This record gives sequence, C-alpha cells and structure tokens, in this order.
Amino acid sequence: MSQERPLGVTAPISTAPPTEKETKLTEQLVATLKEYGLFESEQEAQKRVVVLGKLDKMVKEFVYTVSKSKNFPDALAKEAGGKIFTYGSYRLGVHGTGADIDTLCVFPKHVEREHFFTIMYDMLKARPEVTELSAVPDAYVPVIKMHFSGIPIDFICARLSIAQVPDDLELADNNVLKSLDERCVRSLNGSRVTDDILRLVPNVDTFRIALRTVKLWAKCRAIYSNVMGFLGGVAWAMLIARICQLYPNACGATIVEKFFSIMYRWKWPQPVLLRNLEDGPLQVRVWNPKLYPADRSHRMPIITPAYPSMCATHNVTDSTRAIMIEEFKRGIDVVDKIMNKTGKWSDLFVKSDFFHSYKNYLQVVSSSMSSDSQLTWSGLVEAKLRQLVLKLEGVDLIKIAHPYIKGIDKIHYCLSDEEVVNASKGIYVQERSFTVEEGSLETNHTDLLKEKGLVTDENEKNVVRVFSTTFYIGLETLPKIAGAVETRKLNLVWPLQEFLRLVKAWDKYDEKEMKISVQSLKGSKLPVELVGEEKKLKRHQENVNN
Ligand code: 3AT
Ligand code: MN
Ligand code: MN
Repeated sequence: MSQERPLGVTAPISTAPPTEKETKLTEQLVATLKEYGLFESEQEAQKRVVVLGKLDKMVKEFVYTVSKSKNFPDALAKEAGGKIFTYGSYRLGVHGTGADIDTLCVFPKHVEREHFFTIMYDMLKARPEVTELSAVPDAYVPVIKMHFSGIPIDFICARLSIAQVPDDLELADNNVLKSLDERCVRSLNGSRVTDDILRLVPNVDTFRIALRTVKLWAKCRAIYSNVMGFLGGVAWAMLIARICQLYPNACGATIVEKFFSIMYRWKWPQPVLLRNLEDGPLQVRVWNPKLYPADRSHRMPIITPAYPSMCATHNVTDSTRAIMIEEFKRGIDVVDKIMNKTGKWSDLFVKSDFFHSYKNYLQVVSSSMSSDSQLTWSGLVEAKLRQLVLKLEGVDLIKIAHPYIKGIDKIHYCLSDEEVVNASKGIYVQERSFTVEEGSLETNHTDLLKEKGLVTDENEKNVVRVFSTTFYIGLETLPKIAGAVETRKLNLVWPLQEFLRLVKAWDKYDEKEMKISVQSLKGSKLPVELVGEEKKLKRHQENVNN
C-alpha cells in the first residue's frame, strides 16, 4: 500500500497493484487523451508559471502600497506580505490548453477588500500584459477577470484576520476562517477544497489521468454543468478522488473502470464523502441531512471535504440523476469492450446525440436588443432553467425532462419589425442569423453580410440586431399502457406560466429590452444546425418522398 493509514471514510476495497494488462490499458488511455489535445505544451506550462510569478509579485506590491498609505514604516509594510494560491482545474493539474488559472489573492487585515477592486485593479490596468480586464465586485464570489499575457485569469481575494501574510502561510487550518467576512470565507473555499482533494487521494498522478478522462467523457456526453443540474468540475473531481481512495494502488484505467461500475450501483442519496465531516469555528451550517430538511432533498449528494462542508450537487434533479446513471451504464459497456479488446478508449468520448434522442423538446428563447443586456438576461434564464425542469418533472406524463448543458448564442440581423419579433420567438432568417461561440456576442457580421449582398448600403441603416440564447429541454413521456387507446395529452401550461413568471420577477428585468419565449417542438422541427447534416439529408429525402 502506498499509505500507512487508508484515506477515506471506509477501508479500501482492494489494495492490489496494477496488472501488466491494466498498465498497458492506462498507457493507451493516456495516448488517447493526448490525441484529444488535452495536455498543454511545456512552453505553455512555463508561461503559466511566469504569469503566476508576476501576479504574486504584484500582490506583494499591492499590500506594500496599501500599508504605506496607512503610514506603516517601510520594514513593516514589506513584512505585511501577501500571497497567491490557485484552485480550479489548474491547481488540480487537469487543465486543458487555454484553460483559465483560478487564482486567489490573500492579504492581511489592514488591507480592505475594496482596495483589491480599486488599487489592485488599477495596478493591473496599468500593465501592458493585461487585456480584457473587468471587475465583478458584487458577485457571490467577487472576482476580477482578465487575460494576463493571453492567459485567462479569474482573480478573487480574501482578507485574513492576521497582521502579516508570510510566504509559507497555509490555508488548511480551519482557524484561518475565524472572524472573516462571508465573501472571504467563500473565496477561500475553492482553494481549501482543491487542496484537500489533493491531500485525500493516495496517488495524485493516477487521480489526474482518471479525472482528465472523466471530465472529457462528461463534456462529450453533455453531463458536465453544475448550473443545469449535472456535475461541475469539483464534483467530478470528488467522485474520482473517492474511487482512488477505494483502490489506492490501482492505475488510471482501473480507476476509470471502477468509477463507472461503482457510480452506477451507488445507493443515492447516500452521500459521497472523502472524509468524516468536521465542525469548526464559524456560525455556518455544515451539510447534515439529519438536521436540515433542505439537505435531505439532495438527490446525489457529493460533499466537499473542507470545513464548512457543503453539497456540491445541490442542483441535481431526478431527471439529471437518471441521465447520469444511464451514462455510467454506457461507460461500463464501453470499458467492458475496451477490456476485451473489441473497443477503444475514444469510444468513451463519442458525442451525445441529445438532439436526436427525443420526440419532443421545449425551446426556451431568451433575447435582447443589446449584447450587454443579453449577457445578464441569458445568465438569469439559464440559472432558472432548473426550476422549469423541476416543474416539468412534476407533470404526470413526463418521465424525464432533460436540459441541454448549454445555451446556443445567436445574432440576428433583422430588416423589419416582423423579423425582430420572430427572432425573439426562435423564428429567423437563416442567412442573416449567425451562431456564435459562447462569449462572442460582440462579433459584428455586417461587413460579411454586405459582401454577400444580403445587406446593402441602402438598407444597412434599417438593420436591427437581436441577440438570442436558446436553451433546449428534451421530454420523455411515460410509455403508454399496452393496448390502451392514446387519450393522454401533455399539458405544460402551468409549468411554463410559472417559469415565465419566475424569470420576469427578476429585479433587473426590463420588459422592453428583454424577451422570453417558450415553445414545444417536435424533434423533426429542430433547427438544422443542431441536428446536423445527416439528419438534414434525411429530412430532405422525406420531403421528396412525401
Ligand atoms: P476549467 O478548466 O477552468 O474549465 P475549472 O474546474 O477550473 O475548469 P472554473 O474555472 O469555472 O472551472 O471554476 C473553478 C472553481 O471556481 C470551481 C468552483 O469552486 C468555483 N466556481 C466557479 N464558478 C462558480 C460560481 N458561479 N459560483 C461559485 N463558485 C464558482
Ligand atoms: Mn478554471
Ligand atoms: Mn474560472
């Protein structure tokens, strides 16, 4: 065994070392992950280290500047320190090329949080390496977002209740949380959780291979999204960490295999824990279904290891859980075939066929007249979509309400009032509507349209741009009783009304600027770009035949 004392809340299932076959399979797995371009080059990795070095230096300058402004003598101002930590995929060592670095800035008590969003912000603004700088100081976890030498950075901060932040400071001790602002506790949490996960796995290299595999798999299978009621990066990491604890000496391929079989059979709502939960110095709740009814409602609880422990999967619904369990089953089948040499690792990463899987879909179109308001409006609609899923699950005939993990962003160039109204309902002129990548709502296609003659110098001034983000929910109804005449009719009036009421109750909702529209669609009526070329051809043939 690689450890004296086993890690985790139970003894391991097996401490067997890998067989030759398993080692070989792991090598093949790593080779496959490389083919998917998951690993960055040595050069890129080095660049990240340089950027983090610069940020750490800036944080120390920042603390020094604030200390001096408070009349600290020079020596004390220098000793006030300041330090950065990382969390997220970079800290776990499973980030892909182009991923952000989630970075936490920690400073002593005489530096205020506001200083971070003013003085630190200005220091960053003055740097030539920094682009796309924006601050969101009133977010749940306040953050400065930027690119530093081209690398995206999420920069958050925490003010500790100590006079100095030395370079060897660690955040593991629960007492660092004492008498802190809630926002600081939340900001520290990400880093404390990732550090704990790494401490609680017996072999970090194996953990990373398995986690990279499962993250890629979950993205391809469209079940990677915390907001939509699936799991996010931290929850997937905790599941893999638990499997690693149960098989402390196994290699990557074996961990992936055990992950699917154990997760498929897991007796939810029994929680996944990496350690026994501890109490601590704060007035905050630690996850406890015996005490709190809200915690009993968690359908697939996966609990963060760092105090104050929380459920990372609060958003999971009956449908999303059922969908994930189905995917675990598929994982078992694929890995079986890999084991007996009739399949390959890349079979795990076959794209989900969400847009071919259901007869009926709901199409939720959120739209605005400006890209700025669309960003916040679509975010709000996305965050509330889960409430719609929950209400749909309550409808008698519905077995599964399956939300697609991301919204589809489009920009429509409309030439009449009618086109504007239509665009907000998901009806658009194909040649003057563009699907854009997430976060690219700023793109302007007018020149392109003029080149193609679809917009002219004369009518250019009449062009009205509509920005839309469309979400999809696949609906599976209960099978009808054999032999019975189909008299059932799906009635979605109530859930849809409730959903519309809920999103419009938002305090920043602007009736003139923002639109929302929901309609039922047969699978055959989905936009062609979602169902792909193959389906388009088939549909064309059907039309010819009819
Ligand atoms: P990527 O490789 O960056 O895609 P990641 O796991 O690093 O994967 P993020 O950078 O989005 O993902 O998030 C890093 C951590 O930040 C995960 C979570 O602890 C925290 N976090 C992210 N988004 C939110 C949010 N909206 N609210 C609270 N915490 C968040
Ligand atoms: Mn990240
Ligand atoms: Mn991030």
